[in-house]
Amino acid sequence: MPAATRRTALAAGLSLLTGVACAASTPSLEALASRHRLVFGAAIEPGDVEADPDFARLVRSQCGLIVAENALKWMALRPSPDRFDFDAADRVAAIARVQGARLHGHCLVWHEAMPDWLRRDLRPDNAERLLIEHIETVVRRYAGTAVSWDVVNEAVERNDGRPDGLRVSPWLRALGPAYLETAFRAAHAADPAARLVLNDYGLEYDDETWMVEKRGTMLDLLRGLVRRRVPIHALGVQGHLIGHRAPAYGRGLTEFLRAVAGLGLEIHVSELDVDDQKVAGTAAVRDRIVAEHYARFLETMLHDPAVSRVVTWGLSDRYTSKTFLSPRADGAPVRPLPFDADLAPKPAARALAGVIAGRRA
Ligand code: 9MR
Repeated sequence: MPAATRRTALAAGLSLLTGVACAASTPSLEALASRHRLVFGAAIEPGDVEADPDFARLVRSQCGLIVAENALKWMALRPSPDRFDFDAADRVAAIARVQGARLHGHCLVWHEAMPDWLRRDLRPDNAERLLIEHIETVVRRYAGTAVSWDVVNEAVERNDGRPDGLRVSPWLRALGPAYLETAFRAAHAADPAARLVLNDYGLEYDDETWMVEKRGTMLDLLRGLVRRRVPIHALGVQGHLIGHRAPAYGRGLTEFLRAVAGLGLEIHVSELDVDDQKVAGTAAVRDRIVAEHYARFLETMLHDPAVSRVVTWGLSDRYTSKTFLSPRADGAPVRPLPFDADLAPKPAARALAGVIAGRRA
């Protein structure tokens, strides 16, 4: 974005969100996003929304899309091989319906959040049946509510040493690389209207060699899937940004996005937050640095017309998994999200609004 446009955009963001302390009256990121060819959403846990009416109001006012942070993972859904427990997932779906938001399903295949029995029992002779049965059951149940699914999450891990760069996950061990295609085809058969996503991290930074290499591996993987006419519609770029690094979201990222779009795929920013675990300074100083990452990353991402969605991984610092996944050594609460623990907009919310407002409508 040219500097002048950027200044105007940031000014727009400021006027949208400055000094608004009350969550309910905070102008809506979703309303703004929808005027700029975007959907805005956040990942939530149902218990947080149900137990906290102020937070529920904030989610309702800001989000056009809700993602189940954990409720649709195998760990939550599959207490045993022959049982599904839809309690938490149904509650997230109900929240989305009541709030008039779309639901995005996260995630049908992942090497983490697998129940112990699945890790133990997954074998070449039962894996395909288990995978297809799970995907059919879950995707059918939420058809009409879930507009999209992360079908496979985090499939690339070059350190695992395979020539194709695929992660040697329990699913790959049991089924070989075909598990990806099997999963996408099963999801498509279960709900032909759902948009199907391959979601991953470590694609964001131009100055990190393994990420630059991972972009190449990801492109090869996507090209192969598209060539084989696998029903895949989007790449999710997670966007777990690192506050103590330089915001190196530059030309390499731009070119990667263009190449993905060239395959006919949409791109989602799917899990945006900024880790301030190792950022020094007062809360105000950290908030400025965190906001700068939101702005710089989204300027590059939203410049590409194929980017159709921005989802933050949580919405308020009151509820963020960074609290336990990435705590600070000084014991101060982490501040990775657009709204603070009092649900007031932070500089990051203004940065988000500013960059969205600066996007061509
Ligand atoms: O935020 C999620 C956390 O509550 C869970 O304990 C964890 C394991 O299931 O997963 C976290 O979400 C992850 C997401 O599912 C995939 N990308 C990385 C996210 C963590 O930052």
